[in-house]
Amino acid sequence: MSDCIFCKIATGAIPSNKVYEDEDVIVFHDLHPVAPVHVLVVPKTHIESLAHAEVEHQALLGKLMLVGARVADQLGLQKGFRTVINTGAGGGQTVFHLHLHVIGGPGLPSGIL
Ligand code: DGP
Repeated sequence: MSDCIFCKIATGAIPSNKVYEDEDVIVFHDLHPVAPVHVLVVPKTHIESLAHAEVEHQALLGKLMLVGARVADQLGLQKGFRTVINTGAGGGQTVFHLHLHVIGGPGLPSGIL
């Protein structure tokens, strides 16, 4: 999608602090981190939100989780981490290209959010 910021990051048109990339996904540090480690796992294909994902995206959705866990380990989060997908404006989503937040590190509050 031509006006999507995460599509532009995925193609390299906009720079990012990238920590991992393969043919399907890119992982980069969030511009506004809420924890010592806060990265976004982003599919290269444009899917507006989790609510827009189709059965054909099933493997890709699983890959987001696995890549998120591997990157969390790579970034030193052996004690644990949190994964979040905000969906739709009512779910707190602000960038309408599906992404998985991986957050962790000292000071992460307990709880579901
Ligand atoms: P969400 O609210 O779930 O849609 O999360 C969007 C996140 O994307 C938010 O934490 C800030 C981050 N973000 C927005 N624009 C950029 C950008 O241009 N670069 C990076 N690295 N992160 C961005």
